[in-house]
Amino acid sequence: MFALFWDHGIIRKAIENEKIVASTLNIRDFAEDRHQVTDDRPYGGGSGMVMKPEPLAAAIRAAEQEAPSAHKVLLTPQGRVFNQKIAQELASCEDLVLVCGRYEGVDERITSELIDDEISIGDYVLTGGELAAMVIIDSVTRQLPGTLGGADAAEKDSFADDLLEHAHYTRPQVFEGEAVPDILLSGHHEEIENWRLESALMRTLMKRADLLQKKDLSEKEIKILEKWSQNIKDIINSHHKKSKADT
Ligand code: 4FV
Repeated sequence: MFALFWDHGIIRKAIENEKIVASTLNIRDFAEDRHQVTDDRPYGGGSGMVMKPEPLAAAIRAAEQEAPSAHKVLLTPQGRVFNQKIAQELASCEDLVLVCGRYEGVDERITSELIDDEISIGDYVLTGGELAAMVIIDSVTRQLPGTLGGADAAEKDSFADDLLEHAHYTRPQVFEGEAVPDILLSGHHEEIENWRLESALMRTLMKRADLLQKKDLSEKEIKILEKWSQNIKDIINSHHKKSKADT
């Protein structure tokens, strides 16, 4: 699964430009028995299989050989739920070892003895941790300076300042009868920045008001929200006036 992942897009360029050095260790290669078994039945009975501690511990220790100061993460639904802030945190780590489970999960002694951090990419169950590891590698790699086109591209990310991104437009100027907002064609950079801030605030208010609840709003953002709330109050007041007039 990773062979293809390493060989595409931003990730491949980051490897070519040595922004990241990436490798995979196959846990089965660390199983010493003839059939290289990496899973077994759960103690206490029940369905499914559990990943055996021995091959997994050997694989993690081999990874530590390559990266002694690595931050060791187990991908699991038990983990703290991944977000942009954790992506920025992991991007400041020297090295990362991402442990991808399969079956019902890994023997608990691996987590207690060898894992620094448990991370989940969301409250749903996958067949393996690999896709979760790829999500983390992708979002962390693009945080690294110079991996994205524009120098400041990552700073302008969604969630970078707890706001969803503003609306984006490109050519053609009119698509199926819908035109690009004139302000974006005006060349007035400050006005364009104001429009983009209002667009980001409105989209966040409409789609993820929870983000605004926990955000430290700037003076400028407060002013915009106050303007909107005043507009809404005016609409409600004029409505009440009208309905009174009608009665
Ligand atoms: C998962 C998640 C996840 C659990 C059992 C793999 C599966 C199987 N990992 N975020 N959600 N893992 O569902 O990270 O071994």
